[in-house]
Amino acid sequence: MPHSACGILRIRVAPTLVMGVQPLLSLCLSALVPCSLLAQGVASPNAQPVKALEASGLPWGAEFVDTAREAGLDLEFTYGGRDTKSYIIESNGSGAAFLEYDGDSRLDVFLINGSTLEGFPEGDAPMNRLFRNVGDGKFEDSTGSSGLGRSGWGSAVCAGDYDNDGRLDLFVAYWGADSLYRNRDDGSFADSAAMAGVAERSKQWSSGCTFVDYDRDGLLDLLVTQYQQFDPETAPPRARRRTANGKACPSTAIRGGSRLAA
Ligand SMILES: [Ca+2]
Ligand SMILES: [Ca+2]
Ligand SMILES: [Ca+2]
Repeated sequence: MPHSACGILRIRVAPTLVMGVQPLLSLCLSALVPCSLLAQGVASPNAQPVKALEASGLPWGAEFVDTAREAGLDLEFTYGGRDTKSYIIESNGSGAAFLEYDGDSRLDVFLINGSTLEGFPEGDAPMNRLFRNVGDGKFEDSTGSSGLGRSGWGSAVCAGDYDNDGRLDLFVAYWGADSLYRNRDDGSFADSAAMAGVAERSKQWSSGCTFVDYDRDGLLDLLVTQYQQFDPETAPPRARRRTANGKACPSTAIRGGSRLAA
């Protein structure tokens, strides 16, 4: 059951800003792995603070254009009921990562998907998807051969080279067992969560994650944040507003994931 389409934004930069922005873009594109790691807060020993630049006073002349469809990023996300959401698990999602996983120096895209409490027939469940960057602003779906096509209630994803083999690996946080995908260096990944000791129990809801070398020993550590232990067998089916005397208002449900409506 599709709910919302993904989007990718192309940045148009005004000519007056190109001189300042282009060196930074070139730096990131020429060192994709370090930039992606820094974006996740990986510590850099002996790094010196950089003084902030003076404000130019020029207007911000950038414009963002949604190019998802023409780029080939056509995943639609599913998180619970389409019109009415009764449980908090249905109001969350989703995760996305830009990473360079196949060594061609082009940033690829990995998107996390969810599910419904009713579930899906065999083979019809929404899945996480990997899109390989083929150049010229285009992506192709490479999920089938990647080993990343898992279904379930995904909440977040983070990328880092936890085994120091030079290839970015992935961790996916779930309501349910988490996944740690080791990059095999042949375009595919192997779920090594159980072997690595980071698979959570089935009722745990992991909602966020990041790789960080917090003790600076050269090995990426993993921080996973957990939202709550959610169990539809025991959770109240509807969020209820309370009156001033503490009584619950009748016929109250969470609609559209964020709004209380009578
Ligand atoms: Ca690539
Ligand atoms: Ca690796
Ligand atoms: Ca470490």
